Amino acid sequence: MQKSPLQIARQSYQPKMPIALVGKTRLKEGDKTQSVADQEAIRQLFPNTYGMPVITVENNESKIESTDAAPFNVGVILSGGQAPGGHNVICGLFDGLKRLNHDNKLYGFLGGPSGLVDGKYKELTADIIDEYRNTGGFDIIGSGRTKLEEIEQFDKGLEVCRRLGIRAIVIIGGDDSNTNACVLAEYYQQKQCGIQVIGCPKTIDGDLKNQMIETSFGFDTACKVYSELIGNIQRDANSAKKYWHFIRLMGRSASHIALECALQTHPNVCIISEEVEARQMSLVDIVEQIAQAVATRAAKGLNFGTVLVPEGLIEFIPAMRILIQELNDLLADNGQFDATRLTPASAELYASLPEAIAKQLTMDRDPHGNVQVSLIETEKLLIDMVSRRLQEMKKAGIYTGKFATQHHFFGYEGRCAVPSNFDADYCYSLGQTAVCLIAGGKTGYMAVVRNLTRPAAEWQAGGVPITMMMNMERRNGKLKPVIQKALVDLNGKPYQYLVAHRDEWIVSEESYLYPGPIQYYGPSEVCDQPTHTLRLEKA
Ligand code: FBP
Repeated sequence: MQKSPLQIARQSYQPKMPIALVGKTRLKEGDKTQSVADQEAIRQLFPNTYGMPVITVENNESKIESTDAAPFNVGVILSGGQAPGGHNVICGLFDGLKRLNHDNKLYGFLGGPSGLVDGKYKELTADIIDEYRNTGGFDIIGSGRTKLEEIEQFDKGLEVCRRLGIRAIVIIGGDDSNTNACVLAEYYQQKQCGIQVIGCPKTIDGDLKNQMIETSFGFDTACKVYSELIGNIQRDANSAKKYWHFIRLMGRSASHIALECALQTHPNVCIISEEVEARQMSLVDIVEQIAQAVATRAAKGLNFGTVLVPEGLIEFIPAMRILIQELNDLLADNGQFDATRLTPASAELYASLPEAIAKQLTMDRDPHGNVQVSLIETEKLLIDMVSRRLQEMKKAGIYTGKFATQHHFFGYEGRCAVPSNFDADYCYSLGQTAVCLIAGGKTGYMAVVRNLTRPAAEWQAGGVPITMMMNMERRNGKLKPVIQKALVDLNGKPYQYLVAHRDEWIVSEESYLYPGPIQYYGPSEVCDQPTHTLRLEKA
């Protein structure tokens, strides 16, 4: 197979690891835990996995080398959207298992969680693993969004695991997939069938984070890729001086990606959905904010600029949120959409939307009941509305510029990029940590690696009970236990940095930053460092 110079170089990259994971390890248990909210409800739903302690992996040089431990097999699942570094979690798992006992085997379930249920798998051997070291994508075994929630699925999975001699399943996924991991762990624990389930925090969206998880893997690389593209667009805008570029960025509900990209590139405008909600802004208010920025620049002769739009924006506009909730319930009810069943206020709003957007809002939900925000073209809606508002301002004599636009949506461009050194190292350590948790007999835990703004040698590995991160939320019209999503913290330093600088970014002619591509080799200063978000949060 032909390989690019980058592919060849990345194959020989050796991920950096925390000292605690090098050599022999032991698990240290901390205090018992509670869920972040709705403790009683979560305890009742997870009687066997609730309240377990947080775990730290420590060096244990006194331990006898564990190669004589009985061999065991592990199954791994990649779940949900791709995120750079997933292959390295699997490589870390493989190397960790082989270090424990050369006869340990790793099976990959194909095409996501459905691979477990349908018994579709492949054994991941050294030859296969070596081909995927430090590469982007999930193509080693594929991914999928099947939701594991039915007892029948769990029992089928159990049968498959028994057949393959699998003692533990590792689910690499986002908040929803890790919620499922916990439900599965609880069921297998209740049945005493000896199968452990461990989760790993994946998602480019950056919303799987909390006091125990500093960042999800993939966020770092994806933001660096989008920032490179935004920087290139800004250079183009500054050269041609004729377009306003509206750039929608993936990230589902939370605006972490938009915020991080703003910190890396200094666009003229960056909308933050969480702020829109907190300030109870309407669509008209958002349009006014952008139109004012366009007019301010036009007054200086600058008829060009950049606007970053988080893909989940529409769900955070209060009236829209109510409309979407009603639509979710109606669609969950019988899968049919009937506009006459909306409340009067929602019906009025629905009728006022451009036809394309209204249609996009009623499209199928994903298997977890989420609106597929990546399919809603908010950037086009905003261009249309801002353009109309500017015409009104022109008539009123308060705007005299030109407003030519381009629209972009960045998402898939970054999800399978070659992982940065940070993500490559972080993911490899997550895989190794998962092995430590399995070897220690743990289930219902998520593997975590912390202290990430320090050099990798000082990172801390451990496990967090998944129930600790849960609360009850309404999904598909019903209250369900789910891992609480982390939205942008409006009191946090990353957002405060944006607020402190954004007025200057509207007018300045020299504020754009051009991060350029990730430097995988050669001077690797930026590639090694984590995101601005994480560095500001930990400063
Ligand atoms: P996960 O939550 O599964 O990590 O997905 C991330 C994501 O890239 C979102 O940012 C985006 O809204 C969604 O996946 C797109 O889904 P799909 O891959 O099904 O088009």
